[in-house]
Amino acid sequence: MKLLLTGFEPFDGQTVNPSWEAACRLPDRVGGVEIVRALIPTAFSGSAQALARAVEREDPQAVLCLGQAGGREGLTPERVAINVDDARIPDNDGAQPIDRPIVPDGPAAYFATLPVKAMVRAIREAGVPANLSNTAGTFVCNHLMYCLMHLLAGRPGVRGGFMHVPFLPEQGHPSLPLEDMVRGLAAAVEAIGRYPAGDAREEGGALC
Ligand code: PCA
Repeated sequence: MKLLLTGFEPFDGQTVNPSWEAACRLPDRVGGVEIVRALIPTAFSGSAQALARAVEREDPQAVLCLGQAGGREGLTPERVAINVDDARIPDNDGAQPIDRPIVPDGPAAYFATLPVKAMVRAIREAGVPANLSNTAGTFVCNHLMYCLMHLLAGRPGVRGGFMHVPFLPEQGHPSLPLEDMVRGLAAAVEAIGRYPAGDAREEGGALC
């Protein structure tokens, strides 16, 4: 299986983005999964186009996009992306859309089609903290995930999803060392390879 793995450029005054650092440190092959990579600009305008070009170029069977979520403690596969841009801070182009639909007349939301439950379990089994997340926010990461799933809606058989990663120790707290991030990411990618269809059946919900 060929998997396209993406990470974002640094944003909000940071000099690194752990999503791209981790993506680059993953070996080119994990289990039976061949990894190809693309760096995505942290900008509402341009991120989805960069992703679409990479999907066109690589023709992968699965796509996993990564992004930084400062404040989270573990790796968090995202269950859902919603059809709205609402930026608390400007993106790297200075754009700060408020309550703007990503795809006018598009569905309110798209679910990930990667095996998010199996990914959470595999990451935990690798000794790295992980939780299923029910919100990817309303900034560029949610935008990219929504655009990915919208694109893949026209490519049956190609699975897609998004995973947030915490800060690196040098960026602030809470954080996760890069080695742990990469170990958890490798476990998640292996789980994607093990589940070419469907997902593990186990609880992963939240009470509020
Ligand atoms: N995280 C931001 C955008 C880029 C990134 O790495 C987000 O969570 O929306």
